[in-house]
Order: sequence, then structure tokens, then C-alpha cells
Amino acid sequence: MEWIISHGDTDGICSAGIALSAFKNAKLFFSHPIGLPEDLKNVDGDVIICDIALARDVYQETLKELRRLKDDGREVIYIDHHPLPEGHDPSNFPADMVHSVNSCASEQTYKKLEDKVSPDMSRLAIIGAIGDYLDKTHEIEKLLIRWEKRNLYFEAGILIQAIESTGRNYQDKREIAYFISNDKTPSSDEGLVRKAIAASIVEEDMRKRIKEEVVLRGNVAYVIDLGWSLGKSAVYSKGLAGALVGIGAEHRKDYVEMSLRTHSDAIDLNFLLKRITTKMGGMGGGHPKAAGARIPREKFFQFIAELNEAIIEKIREHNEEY
Ligand SMILES: [Mn+2]
Repeated sequence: MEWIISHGDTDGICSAGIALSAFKNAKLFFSHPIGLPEDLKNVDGDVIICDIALARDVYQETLKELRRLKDDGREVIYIDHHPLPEGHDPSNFPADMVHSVNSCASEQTYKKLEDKVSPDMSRLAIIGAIGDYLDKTHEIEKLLIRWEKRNLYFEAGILIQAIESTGRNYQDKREIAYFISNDKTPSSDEGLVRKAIAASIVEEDMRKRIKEEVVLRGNVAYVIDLGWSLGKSAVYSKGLAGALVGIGAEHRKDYVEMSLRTHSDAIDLNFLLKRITTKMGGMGGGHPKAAGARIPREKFFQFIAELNEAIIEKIREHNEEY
């Protein structure tokens, strides 16, 4: 394997760490769903792609690049856990695809490469799973038998908090991936520990600020323009306001960028956001319980209202099922 392309969050970096430990000389790059076809244009060898959703908007372009590599006789492995776009045809997909929406990319990458890496790499599968809230799977429970769970959660905490502070610094992310791919613990790197602690101090300040500033509208709680992690803002908004859905939002140019979170099994954010945002001239999607969206800035309050309506409808349907 000559190339590894992965997502820049904890699950993506842990997947990359596992892949790097199997393919020591591979070049590692970070990408995201919309940028993937463009980034694939630089690839001229065997490639493994981890934790990057197949986005509907660039599906054909992505397929075209994967097919080019396949036609050149390259090995292409695609490992992901995001819901697949409508019309996706597995039999016509030009890659060896590993896909499940129930387990994170790190878990699936570890299972795929298990015979090429040390069993110690299962630690990264578990940390990646914690990073994506997907550590309650049967496989992760099984992998945990090898470890001391509480210490592993401590290590996961350091890595997750340190990665949080890297933002879009891809060089930092790459260094972290190489470091953990050598079976090193996050706590053994002073720089990572320092970053993690600094991020946690900021997080506690932000948690208190969100408690003050969170706005509750029906079943939806949001904060806007805090200048902090949108994902974590969404989690705290939801938790502190006791809402079903939390949103961390910020204005960017002429649109509002958002992260959304829910704990409810009745709500599929990926599905709802695709429907609501498209007709507003925006876009959205992700996982059922964790997703992102972007809408024109003047539509924000309309968006909150429509999301509330959709949530009420889903809860009613869900209750009728029982
Ligand atoms: Mn993931």
C-alpha cells in the first residue's frame, strides 16, 4: 500500500495509525467527503481510504477517480461507516469495500488488517471507537478483554482532546498518526498531554458559557458563534438544555455552518438533514446521531422550526411502533 487517505478526526487518525503500522512506507493524507475526488487525483499507487463518507454531491467524480486507479491495476481499499448515498451500487463500486454503519472506521480497519499488524494495534481500534461514540459494539467489547479498560479510556481522553486542539493543522495530525502507529501511548508524549490539558481547561470554560448562552426552541437547543468546536457545542447544548437535539452553529460568509447531535433512537439526523437542507438551498448529512449541515444564513430560524416539526413527527411515528 503506497497511499493512505483518512479523515482528520480521532476515528480517522486511529484508522490511519493502524494502516500505517501495516504499511510503514505509505504516504498519509487527510481528506473529507467533498474534497476526496480532487485529492484522489494526486494518487498514483495502491491506496487505502478510511472514514470518509461517499458524498452524494461528488459521488460520480469519486467513482471516476477510483475507477482510474482500478484500471491502472492498483489495489483500492475503501473502509467507511457513514450511510451510503442513495443509488450506491456495491456490485459496480471500483474498490474492495469494507462498510458497516454500526462500527467505526478504526474497528473495521483493524479487522481488515488484523493479520498484518500487532495485536497491540487493537488499542487504536478501541480509541477510535471511543472517539466516534461507537465503543459498545460486540467487536470492541471483545478487543477490550486484552486491555485495562480504565487506563485505555484515560489514553483515549488524552488523544481525543489533543486532536481536538489540532483544528485543521494536517501536519500535526500526521505526526500524531505516525506516533501512535509505532505503538506509543498518547500519555508518553509530553506535547500531546499538554495540548490535551489545555483543551480540557478551555472545554470547562466553554461548558459554563454554553450553560448561560444556550437557546432552547422546542426540542432543539443551540449555541451560535462561540468560536469553539461545533461538535462539542452541540453535545453540551443538548445536555445542558435537556433537549433531544443539540446544535453548535457559526456564521461563515453567507451561510451558517452547524454540527448536530442527538441521543434519540427515534431521530435519524442524516435522513432529516438531507431532506430539510436541500430544499433550503443548503446541504447536510452524516450519521443518524451525529451530523453536519450548512444553510443560507437568513434561513437559520426557519431551519430550527422545520427541524422541530420533523422531530415531533418522528417521535410520534416511533411511539406508534411500540
Ligand atoms: Mn468515523
